[in-house]
Amino acid sequence: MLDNEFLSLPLIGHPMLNATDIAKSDYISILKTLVNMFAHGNTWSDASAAAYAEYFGVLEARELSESELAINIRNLTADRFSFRTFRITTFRHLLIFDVLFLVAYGNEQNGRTVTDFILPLLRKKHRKDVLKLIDLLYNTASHDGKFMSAKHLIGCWRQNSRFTELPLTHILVTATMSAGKSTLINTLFGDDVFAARNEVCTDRTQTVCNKPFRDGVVYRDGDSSALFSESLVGSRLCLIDTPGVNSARYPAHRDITRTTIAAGQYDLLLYIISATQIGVTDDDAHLRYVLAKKPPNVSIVFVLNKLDTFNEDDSVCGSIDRLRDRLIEYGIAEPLICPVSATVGRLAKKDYNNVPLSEIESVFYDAYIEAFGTPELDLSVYYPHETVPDKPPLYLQSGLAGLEQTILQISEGLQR
Ligand SMILES: Nc1nc2c(ncn2[C@@H]2O[C@H](COP(=O)(O)OP(=O)(O)OP(=O)(O)O)[C@@H](O)[C@H]2O)c(=O)[nH]1
Ligand SMILES: [Mg+2]
Repeated sequence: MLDNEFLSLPLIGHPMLNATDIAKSDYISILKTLVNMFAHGNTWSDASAAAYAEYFGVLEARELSESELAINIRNLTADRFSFRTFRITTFRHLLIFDVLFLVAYGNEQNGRTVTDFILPLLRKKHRKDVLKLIDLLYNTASHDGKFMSAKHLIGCWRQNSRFTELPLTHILVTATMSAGKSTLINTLFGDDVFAARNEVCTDRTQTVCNKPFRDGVVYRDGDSSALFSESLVGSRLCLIDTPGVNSARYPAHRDITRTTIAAGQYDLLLYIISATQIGVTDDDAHLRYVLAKKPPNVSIVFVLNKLDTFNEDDSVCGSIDRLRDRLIEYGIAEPLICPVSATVGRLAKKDYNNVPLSEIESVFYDAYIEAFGTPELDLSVYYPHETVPDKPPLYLQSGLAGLEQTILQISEGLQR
């Protein structure tokens, strides 16, 4: 996987958003043409140029001929007088920045190649500036105030660099089928990245990684995706979703998951157990496999999911105790058990993020507020209080806030 997949695009607050439609269209055409010339076949560059086009509302960007490209670059990089702001403005720095970002992020050599192409198209008096901008981006030369118009973009480049320097933590998510693996991952990301249904659903290993800051773009390349998750900020994480292991109809799913577990390419393992299935023996064989094949230094977080299905006759506390006793029998001295309801956490997070709930979701949401507000179902009590961040009650009571914090703390510990 390319490091670029982890980059956030500097779209929100991009200064070109204030430009005229014609300027935006020319701008996107230039980006698209240069991406094709200098990053040909690079899926990330292509997808990112398309995301720029969409964000700027440019529906049909053309690839330009060589002469059109030269004319457009000359036009857009000229100084111009803006009647709106009564000052001289230029798109020069923005354009050079975006070209470098899309075709040569993290690769100074490519950056120099593309600038060698652009420089002769600029007026002579502007060429020095461009070389300074390159130095600023690749060699973190200090900002000399010349690039005020691109200040926001330069800040985004830096934020991306700091993020991609963080160590990457891979988290494998495994369980028997329909335990809620995909739902939980979607909930952690606050987006429906993976399909989740009450039938055999995930049929291959898929990954989703977090990006450094919000850009509104979900990047997808085959079975890997990347998007911003507010909850995972501060750590660089990849979650690996795997198929359920006990489908009689699809025995190959078990092999796919087992191969991934045995390959050991992960730093932490989330083992999900459905509260509706505690005591069902399907988990025994899988747990035994996990314990035998996972790398010895990889710890396991046991996620007891679907606790919203409990009624007065069930006891969350009793179930956790029973699960703990059972895990101890497997030789796990101090199992870390995180009780949660991914379904409730998902709605709590949607509401927290101001994503409108559907009519039926709103009905459930109100019922969950009441149910999880009772001491019997309040899952926040199973997490250390002082470490859980300030979140709305249902976000805490669903166990989601505690689980997110647990994952972040463990991954931070691993990075040290
Ligand atoms: N009630 C309840 N249902 C849940 C919860 N989490 C997941 N589900 C439901 O359980 C079903 C299976 O969820 P998935 O996320 O697809 O489960 P999975 O483990 O990824 O399933 P496979 O990929 O097929 O192994 C879906 O209908 C989910 O809506 C939960 O916390 N509570
Ligand atoms: Mg799944």
